[in-house]
Amino acid sequence: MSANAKKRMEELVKLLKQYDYEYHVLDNPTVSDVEYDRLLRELQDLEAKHPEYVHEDSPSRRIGGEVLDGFEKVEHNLPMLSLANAFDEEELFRFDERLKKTGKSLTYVVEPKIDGLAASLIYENGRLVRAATRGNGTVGEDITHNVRTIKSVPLMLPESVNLEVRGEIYMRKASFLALNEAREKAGEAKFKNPRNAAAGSVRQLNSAIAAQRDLDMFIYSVAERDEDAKTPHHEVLAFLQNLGFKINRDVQHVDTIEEAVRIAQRLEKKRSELPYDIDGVVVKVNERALYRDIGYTAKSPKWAIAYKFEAEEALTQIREIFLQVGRTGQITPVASLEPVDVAGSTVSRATLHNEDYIRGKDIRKGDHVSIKKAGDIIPEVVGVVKERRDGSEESFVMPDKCPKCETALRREENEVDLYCPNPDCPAKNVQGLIHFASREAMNIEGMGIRLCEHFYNEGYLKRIPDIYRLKEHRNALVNRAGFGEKSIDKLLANIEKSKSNSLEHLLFGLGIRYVGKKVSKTLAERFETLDNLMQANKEALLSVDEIGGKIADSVLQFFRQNEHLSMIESLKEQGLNFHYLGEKTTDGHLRGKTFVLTGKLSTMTRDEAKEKIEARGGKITSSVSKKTDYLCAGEDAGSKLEKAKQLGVPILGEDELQDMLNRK
Ligand code: 0OW
Repeated sequence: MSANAKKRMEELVKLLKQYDYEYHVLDNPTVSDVEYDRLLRELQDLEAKHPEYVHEDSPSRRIGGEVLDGFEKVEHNLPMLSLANAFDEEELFRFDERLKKTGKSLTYVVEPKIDGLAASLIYENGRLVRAATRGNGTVGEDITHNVRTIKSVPLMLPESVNLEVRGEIYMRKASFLALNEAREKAGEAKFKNPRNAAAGSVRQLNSAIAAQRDLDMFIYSVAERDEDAKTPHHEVLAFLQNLGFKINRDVQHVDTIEEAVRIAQRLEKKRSELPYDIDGVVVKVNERALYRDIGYTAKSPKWAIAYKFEAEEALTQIREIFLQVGRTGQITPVASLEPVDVAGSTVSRATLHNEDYIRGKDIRKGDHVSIKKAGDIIPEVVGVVKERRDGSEESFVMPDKCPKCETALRREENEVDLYCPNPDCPAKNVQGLIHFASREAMNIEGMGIRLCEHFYNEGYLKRIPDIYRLKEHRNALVNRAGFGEKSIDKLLANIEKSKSNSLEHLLFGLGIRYVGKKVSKTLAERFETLDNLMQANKEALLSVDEIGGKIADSVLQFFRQNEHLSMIESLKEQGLNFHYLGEKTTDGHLRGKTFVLTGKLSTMTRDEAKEKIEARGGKITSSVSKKTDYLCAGEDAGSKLEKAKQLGVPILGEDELQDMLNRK
């Protein structure tokens, strides 16, 4: 009997290992989960009866159960290095130029940069004997008991070789979302992102818990001393794949850095569709025989670089999809989300752009989604984690009536966007008030979305001039719930103060179509008073740089409409300033210079600094690149200062900026 049992157990181990490999490494299962589980149970029963025949690379060992009372520190035979960062394509080209200087002909391997945690696996005679975290690069922690539960990590190799491989342990987006859902139900704190969840999981003392976390691992290199490193990297990866290791399928061998950049751009677009997080690509020299000559810095190799993708992405769930009516009446579908931190702020709304976008990505209410916050533009839903669907999701049907005033929505010919045509639509008016009072326009502190909506619904505000009549209702407002006397008086003072804004703020606040902040400034500077602008004909408008036909027509049309003319008349009676007070462009001695501002300035606000630099012909951009002429760093300047130092961009303190502004 036991001979049969032993034979059957060998058969089962072989079979289950093959199924594990197909499912977890090739991502291409050939049996159902039910069949797999049945075989696994049969093996476990036999192992219970015949412990003497248990294979040490039996799949039953993936279930874990080993409980440590602490983590043992381990030293890496060869340091686990980190990667220098490239923030834009320019830096990738410089990386290539530096390498070309070696005079050696070389090619590149481009790999998705998996956003997980690095780990090392050591095999002796083909058997996994130790797994360790990277730690500080020389000393890590022994996590062998947990890594054994990662089903794509072979416990036994088909050849009895001695080698060390390195890779990234990660958690798939779908597993991360399921884990957080379960933790929320169990009243436990949710993990912030898949990387944290993976790191928290490999640091479990009880491997049975790690086994439930559905961790995975991509292998991306072999650890070998440079003097032994002869085989090109891409061939090493093929060799590792043949040994049964999981290699990322988007890894590519290319001849030039230009091809590498194209792959990076393609992967950045594809990122939200991938089942795991990547935060960039790693570009490595393929010819490992050159590694010693190319050399190292203290922390990282000079033959590899990480190209980081700009925008941060995060995972969350759509609670509701609703329509937002903009001040021009444009209808935008918006997703209200489970709040999530991304790029340093908590996001609970993200735009869905329009109906085509929703349909194109098949976004549904209840979906788990990837959202992106690039720079300071509003967050957007970029992809759906379809594996997380449970059938309860609801497809979105675009209503044909305005959600606020029930007017039938219209669409301009061959335009994608729908809009509400009703000039008295309350949503348009409220959005118009919010925009008028916003920081970039008339900058009326305290007059935010909530207050505008309140005062609109209560009838205190309908049109823009009503803002300057609020003081007539002071007592009524003070007695209203929610706004104390102090805050009302402060608000009324801020409203009065806004009357003396320079013309460009009023222009931008009026919400003339295609007249944004920059165009408002240009028009105010050129025409100096609102009356001059209102009298300008099309020719005068077109004579201004940056003003084309579309903007000119929009300005002419705006000042032809009676309700706008009467609005402006009332604002004039209420004593608003209609003159441009900004600094005339002086001798433009900063023309052609690009500045980036970072940190807190003490003698002026960022906006004032921006205004002064632009008034002298200078340009302001939001991120540092090789094209930046000066970085002006105030107090606690952040990553932009680091990057400027890396790129060798001249750095100005506030007083140096002042000197530069005052120089004629
Ligand atoms: N995260 C990755 C990745 C990769 C190593 C080899 C020498 C220096 C870096 O996908 N695909 N390839 C490497 O190559 N490193 C990666 O991640 C690094 C490891 C340590 C810090 C980064 O996470």
